[in-house]
Amino acid sequence: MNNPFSLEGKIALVTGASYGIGFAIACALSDAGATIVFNDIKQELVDKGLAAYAEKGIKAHGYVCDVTDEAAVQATVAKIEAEVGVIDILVNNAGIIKRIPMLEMTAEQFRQVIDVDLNAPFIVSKAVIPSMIKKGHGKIINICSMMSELGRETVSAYAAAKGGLKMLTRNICSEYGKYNIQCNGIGPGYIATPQTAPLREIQPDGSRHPFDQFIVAKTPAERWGDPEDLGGPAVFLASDASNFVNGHVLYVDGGILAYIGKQP
Ligand code: NAP
Ligand code: GCO
Repeated sequence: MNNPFSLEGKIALVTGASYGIGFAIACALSDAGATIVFNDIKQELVDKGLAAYAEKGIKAHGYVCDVTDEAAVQATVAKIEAEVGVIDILVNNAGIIKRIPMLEMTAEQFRQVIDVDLNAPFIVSKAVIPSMIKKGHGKIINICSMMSELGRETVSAYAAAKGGLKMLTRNICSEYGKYNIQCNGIGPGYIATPQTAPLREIQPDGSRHPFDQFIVAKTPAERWGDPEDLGGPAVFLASDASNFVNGHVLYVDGGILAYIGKQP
């Protein structure tokens, strides 16, 4: 009986994976046997990422590519297919956030977030699906968010993008499920990465950031997630073990979405 969680022989592209959640997911996919390909927006970050992967004994393939640039994405996917092989697993991880009250946010700032967090997963998915169809299988994992379900002050663009990404996930499932392509989402809770570092900064008086205290109180697990917490769920959604799971967003959030919160 084959191991349904094995990724032996599979090629995985994880976008924006020099560090953070993408890096942790790529490491987990590698541990399950996948060959890792990643991109970042700057060569210095790709180099740093390659060194970080090498430190873990992973011979990754790194490419400089801005995921919002459709021509660059198409060219990079063609290069990957020529140099590494056809992409079996795509993790649309690259993302940005701008925490600005909506009335103070410019339309350009709003568009920048939508561009990376929603348009780019569309662009990269469009670039890899044709070869997945030819190959007869494919896995797409979109990194969604609590903000695919909930809003909060200052993250209007990010929530709009991540809400849209949940529906793009369902639409790719609907349109390409017949080609044995499964498209699912992972919705991380609050994870300790550079993206959330401002929310965890120690205050001048040495106390924890109020938002840090808020999130820990709102999370049944009573802690922030680690990027490594996302590895197992990603392996599941990238593997044959999830071949009949499609259009689903798997929340990896310590229970925060299920919990009304502690009485103050
Ligand atoms: P992060 O630490 O800020 O890393 C984001 C990565 O995306 C970086 O490597 C960044 O590269 C890359 N990137 C940004 N714009 C790009 C572009 N145009 N082209 C290529 N790469 C680009 O973020 P993270 O916390 O690891 O989050 C990763 C994903 O998880 C994001 O989609 C985020 O929205 C989502 N998420 C995070 C959390 C959390 O609590 N941390 C929770 C839920 C969902 P540069 O350094 O060059 O910009
Ligand atoms: C914020 C955080 C969140 C997390 C994540 C939660 O400012 O609220 O950055 O948006 O990044 O998306 O799932």
